Amino acid sequence: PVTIRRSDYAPPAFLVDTVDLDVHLDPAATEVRARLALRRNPAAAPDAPLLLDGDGLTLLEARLDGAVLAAGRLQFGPDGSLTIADPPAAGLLETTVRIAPEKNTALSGLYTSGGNFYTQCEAEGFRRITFFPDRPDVMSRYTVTIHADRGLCPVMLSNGNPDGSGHGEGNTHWVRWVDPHPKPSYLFALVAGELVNVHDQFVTKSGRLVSLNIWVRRGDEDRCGHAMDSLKRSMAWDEEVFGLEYDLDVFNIAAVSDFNMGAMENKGLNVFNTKYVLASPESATDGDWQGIETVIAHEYFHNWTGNRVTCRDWFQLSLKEGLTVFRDQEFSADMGSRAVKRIRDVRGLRAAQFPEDAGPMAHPVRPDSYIEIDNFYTPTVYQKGAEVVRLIHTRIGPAAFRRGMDLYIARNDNQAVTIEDFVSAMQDASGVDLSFFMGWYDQAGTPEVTAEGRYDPEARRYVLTLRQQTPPTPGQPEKKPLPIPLAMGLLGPDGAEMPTRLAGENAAQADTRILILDNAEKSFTFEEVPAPPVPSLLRGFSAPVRLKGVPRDRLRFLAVHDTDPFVRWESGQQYAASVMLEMVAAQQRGEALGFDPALAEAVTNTLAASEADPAFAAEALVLPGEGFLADQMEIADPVAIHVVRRHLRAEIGRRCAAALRATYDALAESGPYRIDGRSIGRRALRNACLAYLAAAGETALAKAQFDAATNMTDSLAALSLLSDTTGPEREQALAAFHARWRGDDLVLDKWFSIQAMAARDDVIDQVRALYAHPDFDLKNPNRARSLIGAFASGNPARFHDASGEGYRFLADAVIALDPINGSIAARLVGPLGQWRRQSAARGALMRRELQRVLDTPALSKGTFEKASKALL
Ligand code: HT7
Ligand code: ZN
Repeated sequence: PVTIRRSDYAPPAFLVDTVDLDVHLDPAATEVRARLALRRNPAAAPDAPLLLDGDGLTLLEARLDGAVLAAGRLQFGPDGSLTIADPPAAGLLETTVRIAPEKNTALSGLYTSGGNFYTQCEAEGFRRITFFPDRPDVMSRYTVTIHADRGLCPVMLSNGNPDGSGHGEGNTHWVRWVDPHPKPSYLFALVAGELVNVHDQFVTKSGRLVSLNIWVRRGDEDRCGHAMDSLKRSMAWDEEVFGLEYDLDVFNIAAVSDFNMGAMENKGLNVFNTKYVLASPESATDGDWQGIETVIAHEYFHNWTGNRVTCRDWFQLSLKEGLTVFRDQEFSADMGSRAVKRIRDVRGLRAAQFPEDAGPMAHPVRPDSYIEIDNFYTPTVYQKGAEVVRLIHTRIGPAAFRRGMDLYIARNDNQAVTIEDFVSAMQDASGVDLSFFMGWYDQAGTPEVTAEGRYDPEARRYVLTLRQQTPPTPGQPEKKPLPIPLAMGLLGPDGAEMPTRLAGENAAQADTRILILDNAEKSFTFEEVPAPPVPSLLRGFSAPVRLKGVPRDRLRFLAVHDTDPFVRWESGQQYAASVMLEMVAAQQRGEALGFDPALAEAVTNTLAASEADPAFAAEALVLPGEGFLADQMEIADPVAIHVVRRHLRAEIGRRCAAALRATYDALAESGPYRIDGRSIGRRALRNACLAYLAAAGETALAKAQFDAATNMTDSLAALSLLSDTTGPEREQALAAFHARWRGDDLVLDKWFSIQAMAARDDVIDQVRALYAHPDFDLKNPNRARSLIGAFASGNPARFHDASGEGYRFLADAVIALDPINGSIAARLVGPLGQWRRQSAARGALMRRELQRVLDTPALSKGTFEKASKALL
């Protein structure tokens, strides 16, 4: 497979001003006629060839300016592309191709799902529909006419605004869509079939009436309310916060149950995984509810950050993804609790991105090379990319950031641009030199920051010395220091916030300030400090770094006193992590585990203060996860970590039983089920209490909750606790759940996941049995992830079973899935790549399975890239 390098970028040889598509839909043989108004790009080499990407297309006819192109002028590449010899400087190229959507199991290009037609073109799916320069820097105006049998496809949608419809031959009909905005091919979409719509409308601030429609299968209409509500709130928020208004007369969303990712921001026709559209209290958890709000907002916000201003090439992916994640994070923070949102985002970053940055696939936010671009839709590009945007926001402040966004859009509207264009708009709008910040885009790895303070009582002076270093990553052995904005404050011995004045400043600052650590080491001198302070660092997680070496006594102090909720939560977590890692070492030595009473004290205190903010209390109660702990160890020991965490949960459950039970009972819901921030927080807290009580043996309480639950959050929380047990309640509950929900794919996914993540010894056998279950379907990405992904990523202790059976199962599944859907197979193989962080024995077993994957004939290039890089 070929490696594509960022440094090789060359402008496209030809531009396409307009695209006229006629699509005759048929599951087995769809015909696509494309008319492309092409012209040579003045910015490209004058003799560059006219190369059209193609993948799996059967060419029926090609004409140039009306004349059939002779076979001698058509050269097909081994990858399916088409080169036209002796191209004119400008002309109309017409091609007709045939494709088979019903055979398309990769779900890229045009495919069928449940008899309907859907497309997915990002990143390189358009070339599976027609011959085209399928790269984001070719932007064109599209007119799309869809033809199909009326019975098969009563509804036919594409991008832009509707522009007529009519009868065709026989029982066929046609619908035309015109998108007035130029767009890259990856934003093309077509959806057709038997669908019904939930309709609403939105009036933009300048008075445009927008018709909003969510298209689903009949029967799902009553589960679209939350998605629609989230859409309207997103539209209003983007106007209010960024002044960005919607720019078409219709905004369509189509939900599909076979989809490779969460959703897709196609211009005017978003396509969504049903998981991020459909919700009812009985069938969706609070987490699902929040996920829908986030993903709806994310895709909607892409309309400006991604669609109107797009990426020049795929190396710039974070230009749209990092910025849009930042925007959806801010939206969700404004819709609910900012502090809790930040905690959850940081938890997610550490769970997925930190390990990626320390593993074989570590890459900069702007990668230097790839084999398969689908492999770079990663936590680094998305979540770390959002953190880098946040760094800029923190550095220049919200007002300058807003001016920067205005400038970025004004300068780059309807263009395909680079990350430099974004940073330079921020720089020009703020007057702050941001050139040094580009290092965050180009250097992989997570910086480690340490702090050392010295207090001089005589001079009433406190000197804080900060240091940074970044461990090497593949291909980047040497690391430069990065500019790290460190939000901080100083607390007095009584826990009160001290005003801070740096040497050279005239006045003290009352609250959080930002220090910029822009060297390997830098000292900051604070004057007039009346007593030895306790530094509170990295408030709000102001940079994606690991802050190391904070002593335990300080963590305990900060967990109680800090004014910054993030640091309060973080200090509690770091304290618990440090205790747990010590226990892991004891477990490895075969010693008794013991118990630190400070942990029980912290739980009791958190419960006592939980009424003020139940959601925050729930976050504070949850012990650091197994993955987070493994990530802190040079060589992880997943089984020992699991034993320690289970032991601690049981100990806390026993020691704090009274307080946990009192809170659990006090939070029992009376009255109608409500989905608002406070109700969600109360349920989260109540279920956190139940988890401790169940760990201490209160299985009956979990079963009682399961039996009485009227919403999915409580039902699933109880079921997941029961699934860890061995008694008859477990089998009864799992059977009852299956019987009730077997007709609902999204809920059945949860049933698979819960069993795959269970802590039982025999889980590998169960996972193999579930793989053979009649409801398991490897072709459906949600179902594949719900079993294979949940087991390999969500059950570290069993996945890393010393027998190597967990690894063998994953490799078997990847090998079976790869010819069906290489993109999902490549994603699932990831956990095997973490072998360097495991013991030599486990590492050898993991490598053996990676090699087995790599030895598979005709492996997809995505799976090849992941497995081969993991073995390097
Ligand atoms: N921009 C979208 C990316 C996406 C995607 C990428 C590769 C293969 C399938 C895909 N489906 C959607 C999603 C987003 O970030 O908004
Ligand atoms: Zn996105």
